[in-house]
Amino acid sequence: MHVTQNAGIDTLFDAAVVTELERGLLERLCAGVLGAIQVKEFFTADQCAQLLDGLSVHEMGSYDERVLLPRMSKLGPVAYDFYQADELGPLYWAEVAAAREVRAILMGGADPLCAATDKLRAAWGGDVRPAKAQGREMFAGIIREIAYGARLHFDEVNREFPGVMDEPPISQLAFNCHLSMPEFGGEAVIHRRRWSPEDETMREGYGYAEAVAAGVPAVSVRPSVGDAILFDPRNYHLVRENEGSGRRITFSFFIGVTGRDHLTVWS
Ligand SMILES: O=C(O)CCC(=O)C(=O)O
Ligand SMILES: [Fe+2]
Repeated sequence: MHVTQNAGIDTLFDAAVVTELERGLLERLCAGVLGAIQVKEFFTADQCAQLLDGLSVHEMGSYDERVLLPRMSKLGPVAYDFYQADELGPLYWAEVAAAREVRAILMGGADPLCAATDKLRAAWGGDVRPAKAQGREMFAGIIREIAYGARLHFDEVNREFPGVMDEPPISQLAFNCHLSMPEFGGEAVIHRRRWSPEDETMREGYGYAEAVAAGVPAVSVRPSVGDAILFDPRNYHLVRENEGSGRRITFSFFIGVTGRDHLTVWS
């Protein structure tokens, strides 16, 4: 693996490209000594095609467009849409129930979340459970289309929605499995830099000016269809614009590492 040197100390922020996920890789990601994991063919081409077929019969909702531009489409509720509220309200739980029914058969009659968490469980060597809020299981496993890239931003549930989870994760990872990719572009770029209060002066809509992460080590990953990308979303990250034909559609959720043996998942 290529390692960048900086004044004699490894910057330790590369991408590991693997065919199988392992606990050690997840630990290195959480520890901040790895920038991203690319798991080749996490879902088979068949599984991706089945999911896209399943999607074609369901209309994709979208994030609140007043907040989130450029436009993104998605299937399934995300906690992000409720960050302004004190808690996940009745609307969220109603959406959870509906989306769970859709997700349960979305992949040729099977549940893509089960397929993904089975693999995660095997890699971790411990249980993988839905995260809970108010004693209830949160939704995990949205389908998301990013058509025009995503601004530089970070995701950190403990900071953005304090107290929402019954068991606050001690580390947060993002999981995105790519069901469809554009011909060119659509890379995810992850910077080795976390949010800091002074960054608020550089806010731009839902994200931040790219200058916030200028000059820090970064990894850029361009997955093929079927590949899963995992990274620590508390690090600033962005998605480059699509180029050429083809859509950028992912199956996505967050992973929480708890102080116990199990991982939690939510979207
Ligand atoms: O689609 C991607 O590559 C990353 C999307 C993102 O911002 C996230 O998963 O937190
Ligand atoms: Fe993100």
